[in-house]
Amino acid sequence: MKTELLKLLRESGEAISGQELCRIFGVSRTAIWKNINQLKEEGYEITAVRNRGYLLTGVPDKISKHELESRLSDCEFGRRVLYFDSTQSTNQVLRADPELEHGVLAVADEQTMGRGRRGRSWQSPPGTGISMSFLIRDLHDPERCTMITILAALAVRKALNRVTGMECMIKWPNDILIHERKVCGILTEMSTEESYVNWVIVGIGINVSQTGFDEELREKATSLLLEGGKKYNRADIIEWVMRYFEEYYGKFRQGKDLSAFTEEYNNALINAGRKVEAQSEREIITGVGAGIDSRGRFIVDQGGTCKLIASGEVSVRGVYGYV
Ligand code: BT5
Repeated sequence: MKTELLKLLRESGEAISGQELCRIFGVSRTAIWKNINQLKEEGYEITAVRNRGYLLTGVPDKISKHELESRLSDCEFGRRVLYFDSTQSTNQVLRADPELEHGVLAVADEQTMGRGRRGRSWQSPPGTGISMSFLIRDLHDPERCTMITILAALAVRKALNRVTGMECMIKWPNDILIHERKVCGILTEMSTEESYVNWVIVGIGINVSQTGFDEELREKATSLLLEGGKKYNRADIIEWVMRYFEEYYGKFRQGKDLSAFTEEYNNALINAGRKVEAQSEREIITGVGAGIDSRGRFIVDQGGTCKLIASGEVSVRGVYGYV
């Protein structure tokens, strides 16, 4: 009921009388009052407006199950949320339970063993960032699954722009940058049997209100607070990442590849038109970045001939200290 009550107060945008709430939920005034008080204890500002009722005037920057579910109840992704104050890794939470359904979203305030790609780690201290992972169960072609990181990057970029007004760039394949520093990383994992994909997990880590980073990251990481000079609400960001992902994914389902997205992606790509050094499985390829193709592969122009990189690392001249 708390989730529904919150949803109602948020969506109405104006005061709702206790009597009306009793009618809607079919409970007593005391029950309404108790729920309102619980929300207040969690940091929601709810004002009792004389003769008019309850008005939601402030939302805490606390991410909770009912805060997120009350925002995403009409969505395919995030309709059900698993929330943790602290967990090892939200990707791991989803991996650990084979029964979980398509669309479920795991969110943590803190990760104690946040993971990056290839065994690297991802720092997610409490109260400052977003650690979120969601499960896709309706995509079975391995080649299409590798394209999901591209869609997730577009969704994060659009969500950050909507909530903060800032323009982010994408560094292929999985970094989102502001002023050439990493504000978000994406880790897409899948489980395959033969050539059939059982599930895909998309993990997204966003630095929201860190005021600084340790030695290792100081030069290459940033947060929304450091860039925008203010605190942004994490639930807002999560909501819009999920909504935009759903939009991109819906469009992706209708096509066969990424053709509909390459232009938008390439316009936001920091690797494009700059000298790059790409490390693929077997070799190191240098050249000028020329965007992605319709399968999400990164194109390196070597002065007339083009090489395609399907996965791996790409250093971009001038970014993260690469000269
Ligand atoms: C990534 O890997 O960027 C993927 C990060 C994915 C994190 C999310 S959080 C939710 C979900 N649960 C998880 O356990 N993971 C996902 P990669 O491209 O390999 O980059 C890792 C590198 O980024 C590290 O080696 C550090 O250099 C740097 N790094 C670590 N923490 C960072 C942070 N908070 N901000 C910016 N850079 C960071």
